[in-house]
Amino acid sequence: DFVYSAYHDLNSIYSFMDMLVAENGNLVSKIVIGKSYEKRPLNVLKFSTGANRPGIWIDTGIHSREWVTQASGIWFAKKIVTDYRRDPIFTDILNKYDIFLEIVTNPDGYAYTHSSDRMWRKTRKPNPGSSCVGVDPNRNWDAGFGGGGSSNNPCTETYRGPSAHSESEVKAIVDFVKSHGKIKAFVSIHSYSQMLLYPYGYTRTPAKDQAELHELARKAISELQSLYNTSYRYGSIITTIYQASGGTIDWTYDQGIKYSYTFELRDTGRYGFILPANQIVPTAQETWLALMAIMEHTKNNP
Ligand code: 0X9
Ligand code: ZN
Repeated sequence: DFVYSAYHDLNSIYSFMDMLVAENGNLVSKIVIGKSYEKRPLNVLKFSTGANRPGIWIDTGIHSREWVTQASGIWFAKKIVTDYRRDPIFTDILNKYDIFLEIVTNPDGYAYTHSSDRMWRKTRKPNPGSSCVGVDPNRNWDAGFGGGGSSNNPCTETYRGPSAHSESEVKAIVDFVKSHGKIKAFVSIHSYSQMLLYPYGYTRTPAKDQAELHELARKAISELQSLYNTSYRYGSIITTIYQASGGTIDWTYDQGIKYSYTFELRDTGRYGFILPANQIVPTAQETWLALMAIMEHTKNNP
């Protein structure tokens, strides 16, 4: 049986996905939206109970060292198949929306955090003319690309890459979102800092839906806090954490996906990226409450 309270390597996570599909074939399927630089499949779990539904997207692990996020993604997948037909509120959501979950959004980086460098963040694509490897996949999107809070130096952790969507891991999501055409909520999950953030990161201009996004963030973090009293800050990226240009949810928001959020999961720095495994399940459980608030609001405001 799969152990949710432990960290797993890439092959073990890929096996988990295949097992989940094998055991719940009427509810979940695996789609491959592209390949990583090192040719690994970019797997997305699709949870669906009917045809032609609008979609809710969740990704974890775009920064490979943020291990509690991939581990939480695994727990969310199991939670979805467990709660469908058991929890009436969740059942209503999944009867109206498909959920797309990319657990290992940066597989090359994740493999590298196991084989060589636990603190690897970026992709693993070489940079011509530099001995430094990789691009920050959360600076590579076509939303204020090249602006403040991103770097043109391949040797930094926030290297934006040679051009927007240069990373196949990013381009695969861009193509998926555009071709799907009706993604209504997009949640990109990072760690750490305990924050729930909405656009923008590249500009101080408030998002046109700022008031609604702020109120929903407040509701979501209050649900989250109700479980283990974990406290979160919330607000726009630029006013709450720092300026970051070329980020995921700024692009999705500018594509018209109103409910675009980024989480920074536990903790606030005691363990940071190396969160002890005994915090995986509580982190996933409390985060799920916030995700439920976002999904339910999305459903009620079509
Ligand atoms: O710097 C980042 O990419 C994020 N923090 S992290 O420690 N997980 O690396 C925050 C960026 C805010 N999110 C977006 N701009 N989408
Ligand atoms: Zn991150």
